[in-house]
Amino acid sequence: MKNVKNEMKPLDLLLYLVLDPDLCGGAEGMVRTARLAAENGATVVQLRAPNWKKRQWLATARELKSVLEPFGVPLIINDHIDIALAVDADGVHVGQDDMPVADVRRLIGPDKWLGLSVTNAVQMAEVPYELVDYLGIGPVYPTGTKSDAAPVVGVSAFAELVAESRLPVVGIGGIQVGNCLPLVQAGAKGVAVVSAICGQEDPVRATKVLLERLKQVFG
Ligand code: TZP
Ligand code: MG
Repeated sequence: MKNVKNEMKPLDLLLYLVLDPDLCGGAEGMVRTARLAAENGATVVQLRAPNWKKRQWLATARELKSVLEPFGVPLIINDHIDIALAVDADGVHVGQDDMPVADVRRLIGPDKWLGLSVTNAVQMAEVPYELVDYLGIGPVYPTGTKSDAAPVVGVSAFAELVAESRLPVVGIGGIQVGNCLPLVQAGAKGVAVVSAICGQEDPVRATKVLLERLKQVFG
């Protein structure tokens, strides 16, 4: 069954925060940012730390899970299936070069969310829809946050990819309060942001302002 996992609560992709250790000032800053964002309306939090060792992953994932649980905000783990299973996270997000989704799904079982990054039409045509719960499409705009990001997709190609998708889509890459609306107007269910919240002087305000803008479309 799609989108009714975790005790029948649908996955709300509206404001999807992806944590970055550098921008947040390490693990402590990530946990703090996640708590403030969850408290103020972020709907999903992903732990992403490409350069971390497993011990750090495990400790921080565990802490994030306990911080997010009271807000009912799901914790998604980037890449590391073992960490997601160890802390009983709500799901996993993988990219095109990570473990194939068939293997991920077999390992995490039917009850956890599985997100997949898609950056172009070829990848879109190959999405195994029955195994995946949502797609992250991007980078929609230029981003300085991911050094190995795929070429920029742009809003019109993004809209075409969303139209092709049979799964809910979240846009990612360079998304700020001033440029998020075209993506949800194109049919995205929400936006995934890193630097628009992580490392902002006032993450509470950054979260609120983004949400307010998104709600102009979703009401
Ligand atoms: N995947 C595609 S772009 C990106 C990731 C993780 C980084 C997005 O960061 P920002 O700061 O929101 O542009
Ligand atoms: Mg990855």
